[in-house]
Amino acid sequence: MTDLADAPVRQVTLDRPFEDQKPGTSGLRKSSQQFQTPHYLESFIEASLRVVPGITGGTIVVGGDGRYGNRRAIDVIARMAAAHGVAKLITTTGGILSTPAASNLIRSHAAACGVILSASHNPGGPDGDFGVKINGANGGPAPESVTDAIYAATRQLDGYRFLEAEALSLDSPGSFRIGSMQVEVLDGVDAYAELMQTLFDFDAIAALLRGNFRLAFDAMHAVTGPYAKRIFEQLLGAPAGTVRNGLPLEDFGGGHPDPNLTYAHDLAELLLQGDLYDFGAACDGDGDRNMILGRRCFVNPSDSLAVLTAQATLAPGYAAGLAGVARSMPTSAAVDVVARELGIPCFETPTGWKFFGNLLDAGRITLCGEESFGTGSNHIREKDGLWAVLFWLNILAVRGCSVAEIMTEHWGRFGRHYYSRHDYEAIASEAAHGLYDRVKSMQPTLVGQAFAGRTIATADDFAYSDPVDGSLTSGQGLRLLLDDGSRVVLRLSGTGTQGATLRVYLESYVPPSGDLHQDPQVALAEMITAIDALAEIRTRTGMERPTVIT
Ligand code: VG1
Ligand code: CO
Repeated sequence: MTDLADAPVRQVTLDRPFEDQKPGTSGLRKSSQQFQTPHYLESFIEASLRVVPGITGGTIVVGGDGRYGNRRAIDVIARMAAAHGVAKLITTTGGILSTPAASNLIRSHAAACGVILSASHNPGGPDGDFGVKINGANGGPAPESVTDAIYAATRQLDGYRFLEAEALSLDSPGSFRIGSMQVEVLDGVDAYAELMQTLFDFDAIAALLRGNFRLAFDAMHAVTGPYAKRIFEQLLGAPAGTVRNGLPLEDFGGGHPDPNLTYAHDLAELLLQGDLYDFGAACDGDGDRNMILGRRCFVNPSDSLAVLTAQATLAPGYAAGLAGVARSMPTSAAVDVVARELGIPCFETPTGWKFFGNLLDAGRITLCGEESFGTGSNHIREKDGLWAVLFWLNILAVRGCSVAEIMTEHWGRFGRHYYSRHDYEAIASEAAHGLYDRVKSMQPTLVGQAFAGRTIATADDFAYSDPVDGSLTSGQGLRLLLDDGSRVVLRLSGTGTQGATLRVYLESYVPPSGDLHQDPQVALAEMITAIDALAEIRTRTGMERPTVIT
């Protein structure tokens, strides 16, 4: 590709600013159609480039999960970055870059920020969703102070500037210039695969995979395909075909790239109903989530965090032990019990990875996770799907036992937190907010009332004071804490794009001496009925059952 060293700067004036560019739990996420509205993407990028520190003369990392709109967005961002005086823009072949790999590149290249193009687990394509996530210099999602400032800037924006340039050539690694900005196209997998080899015992995992242990990995036609093929099939020697749906497609093959029992149904059936495979895993659109399955055994993500914490020292990268752990508020307290036994601190944060950033930067935690299939560590500042899969494989390789045996052993030692999340997706916004506000207003009167055969001990709206910088975040979910340690949480999603999504989180603890092998829906049945009666979920949403049960 020719160097575009003398491309002219253009200025575009906006008639009026956009009003709807408030970032949610994980960046700005809207329909692909909305992002095609003239100046829409540009407005958010302009605001971000104005707000994020270190842009002029700095480095930025840009890439995405390959969904519809990815390539166009990279071109737009490159032209705008050049006009804003960015010195170097790092992107990847095909523009394919998973969220965890982006976090790693931001950190290793000391970039000022990253722009990750993904709506994560939301469907893609012209009729699907698109998203832009802004990450800071630590490699993690920008904190609220920054996303609030970006939002404020979008609401006052009068225009944006860019350098006129032709489309970037991303077919192979290389380097060229746009204006005075250097563009570097890297292989998006190399550095990430190297990082994984510093953390896990690849020899032990390779030996496991060369034996009669059978692995199935589902990339869901999303970003992890090339990463998983390199790591599992090339570096670790798993047979070709281990990685299913490994080609990233603009619409994820029409699927919903969310690794859970509903949307990764084929893989779930393979593992839960058949005996051909010992281990199954899937990642989401942008590669930061993971689902772990054993033969006839589903590992609840909250339990997965607890198991990794309990067994962490088996992996070389964590052999020295953990400084502490953290989980988001709706995640079950399974990890708390392990942390207590290990004598390490355990923090409870609001939903969203950005709240782990300060704790990781300050060295107060090593591992962290969310109930929504997100697990990660201090190796980067994002959750990391393939990292979690490798961690599990490392543990299984060292222990030489099955996933089901690990779970039985874990519950037998720490007790079991029966847990489930019920999602009611795409419900009318008024119904969702009506229901939520009603329960919120009832909260002061709920304490002391009977609920599912227990008594409500506390009813509040979760607020968090960051132990590192003291910043306060409120309104993070309605909690009903029961006198036996069980709890129900209600939250409205910050990542949906159609109507509203209500999430109901249910949790109940059984000690090692109790019944450890029930179906969670059965173990939680009384609480499920009680919260429906209290919040009038079925009548107000008009839905007989949740869209997704985890
Ligand atoms: C959901 C999950 C949350 C996660 C977020 C982003 O948010 O519940 O735990 O951090 O998605 O994940 P919400 O607001 O819809 O509940 V991802 O894979 O988009 O980066
Ligand atoms: Co994701």
